[in-house]
Amino acid sequence: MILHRRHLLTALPAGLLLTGCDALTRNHTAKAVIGAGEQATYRWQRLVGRDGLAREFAASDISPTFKVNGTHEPTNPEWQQLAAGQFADWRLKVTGLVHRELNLTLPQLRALPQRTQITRHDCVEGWSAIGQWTGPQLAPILKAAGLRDGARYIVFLCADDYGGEASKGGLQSASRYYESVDLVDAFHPQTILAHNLNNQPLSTGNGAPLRLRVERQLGYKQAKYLMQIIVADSLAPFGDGKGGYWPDRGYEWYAGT
Ligand SMILES: Nc1nc2c(c(=O)[nH]1)N[C@H]1C(S)=C(S)[C@@H](COP(=O)(O)O)O[C@H]1N2
Ligand SMILES: [Mo]
Repeated sequence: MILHRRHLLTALPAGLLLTGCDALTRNHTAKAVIGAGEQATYRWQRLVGRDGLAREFAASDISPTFKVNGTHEPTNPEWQQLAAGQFADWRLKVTGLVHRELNLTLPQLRALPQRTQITRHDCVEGWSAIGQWTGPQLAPILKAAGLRDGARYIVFLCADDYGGEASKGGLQSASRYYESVDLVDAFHPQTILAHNLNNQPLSTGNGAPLRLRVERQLGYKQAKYLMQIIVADSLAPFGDGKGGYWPDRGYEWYAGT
């Protein structure tokens, strides 16, 4: 935990990591990690170590192709422009019930300690694929942001309008893809923000430049085209309030495999 936090603090320029903080930063950080969100800390201590791991596979099990499903390419101009610039201007925002908002570049995410895992993705439509995913764990990023009291859910806002029409309503409009997890899954060791599939940067179809991998759950939880992470006390403000694009349309929010 501490090792991760140190790495994170080293990897991220102070100005980005500690938005708006001053000389009290050090205290502030320690407090956030150890005690500030009492509830969050309590949850973390209660939950760590209790969760089982999703099965991991061998390199020889990797599927020759990883099918693209749902959105193949976001059509909205913002994402199109970011893609045209090789995502140099893309930022992952971390906001909501945090002590410090983060604004992370891809090089910063790649500079964090990385986890690589070969897992099986199961889509409710009846297909599966085994792929090798690489990226930083979500947990140290959330710890760097510092969860505030009341934090219960981590919400992931995506760049794509599932309908395939250019989105005019922004990240929280009704037809934008989004997903969410509770803190158990958010802090699970296999929950990573993947920028790499099978040793290649994520393709457009598979969710460039960054996607969620939450390996104990079904395919639709694996949000592609990540733009923003919001720490929230309720799912009500997002979409139709059921915690995800497909949950809003009748799928289970907790999609355990
Ligand atoms: N942003 C976004 N994330 C998404 C989807 C999508 O359409 N948009 N589809 C979901 C579904 S149903 C599945 S099975 C997987 C598909 O991921 P893949 O295209 O890499 O196979 O992404 C999930 N995450
Ligand atoms: Mo799916």
